[in-house]
Amino acid sequence: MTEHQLDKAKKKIFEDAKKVLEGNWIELEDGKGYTRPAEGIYPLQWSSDSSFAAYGYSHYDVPKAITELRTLFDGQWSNGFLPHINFHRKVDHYFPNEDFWDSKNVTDKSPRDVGTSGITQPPIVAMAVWHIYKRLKLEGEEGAQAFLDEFYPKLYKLHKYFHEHRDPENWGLVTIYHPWESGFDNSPRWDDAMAEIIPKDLPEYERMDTRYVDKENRPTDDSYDKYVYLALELKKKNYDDELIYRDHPFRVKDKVTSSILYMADKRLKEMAETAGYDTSEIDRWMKLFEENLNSKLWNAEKKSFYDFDLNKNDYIKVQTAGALMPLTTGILSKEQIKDIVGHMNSKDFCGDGSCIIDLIPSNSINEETFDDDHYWRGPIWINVNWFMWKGFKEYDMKYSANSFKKRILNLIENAGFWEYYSPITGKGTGAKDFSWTAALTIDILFDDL
Ligand code: 2M8
Repeated sequence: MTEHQLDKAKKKIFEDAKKVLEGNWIELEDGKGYTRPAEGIYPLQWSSDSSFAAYGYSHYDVPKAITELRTLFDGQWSNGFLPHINFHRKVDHYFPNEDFWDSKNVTDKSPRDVGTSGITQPPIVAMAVWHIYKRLKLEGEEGAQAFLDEFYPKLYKLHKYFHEHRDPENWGLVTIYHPWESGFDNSPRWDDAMAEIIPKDLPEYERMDTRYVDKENRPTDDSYDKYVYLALELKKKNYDDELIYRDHPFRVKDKVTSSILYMADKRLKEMAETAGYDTSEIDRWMKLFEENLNSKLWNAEKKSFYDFDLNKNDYIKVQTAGALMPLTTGILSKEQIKDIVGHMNSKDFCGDGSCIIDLIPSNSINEETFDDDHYWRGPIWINVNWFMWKGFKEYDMKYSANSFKKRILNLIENAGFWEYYSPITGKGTGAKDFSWTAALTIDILFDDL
């Protein structure tokens, strides 16, 4: 679809979404630049957010999408690790800041010219690269191939990092060391694993997030102490995966990051095939995931996916939107798809018409922890629902995909581009003019590749 084929209402949504992205664009030197997630609270370059932004730009400004990802990979470490934040510029209103992570002094693997964090995020970026490649291909073979030649080696290194350093058990599933690595930062999924952590030797620090968003909607001070403590533990071990794995207080197999890595591996494989590279290693990674997703994380009785706490050697049984995310992989059986759709259509996930907004909330409304406007503990996030839309497309389930599309666009048209929305009141909350909400809306509007 092209811009001219959008009807009047959709064109208006597109124009508004573009304004959000343009307002959040940060121009750097040397032709680089990135999209901050939002003004104030999120001023830096986040890995997931950047990949989502690139999806948005790919529909109307491909060079900008490429610049976004080029700037993102400026933060990649020599072992392939892609940090969750790049500090391309000095800001005094975000914590944990560049000095806190101190990547340039703590490890020789990190880049010398840009400070980064020491944790990662789900590797959505290969999905974005493949999407941009397909757009470029419409314009001509040469540019598309040059683009892949530039990005494939970086992506391959990143995926190899995940498979070789974040899966010591060889399950084909990703181990995370910090709730922030999941992107579902404050989710009740992490409550049990976090409960027994006792922060020691914490420095004095000042939270900045609560300057911009109502404190009630953000993580508690107690949670923040634990976030800071976990980050310091990682730093103490020089961000060295082998040392960290031995005795880190938070080690969890995350079904969401694992599912996203699988989706991204699929795209990496398509890139390798296009370029004529050997795919046997990627095939092996994918096979391992296919063999273990169900045997390790599927609970047949509850018909749901769990995370696995490696420290407790036990499942994390809470029902959140994370339980639905493996749908995106495209490899679930017909029976499992029915089970997941059953959850979606139940009261748990507002599928019975009992909420004002009929999109997937981040937490089941029947969980004790549900809170409709508390960050990752109840609100609707557009990225989660975008993944559901994509998931249905993977199975060619057009009716369900279209239904998500309509409901997402409806919400945006009525409420604008917020970080998240209460399923109970329909109100947008968190950060206003939030980039990934705008970018993924654009992707849904065009719905072509
Ligand atoms: C949120 O996380 C950051 C920490 O990384 C924060 O609260 O300061 C999460 O929603 C995360 O998924 C997202 O990438 C980030 C920026 O939008 O904000």
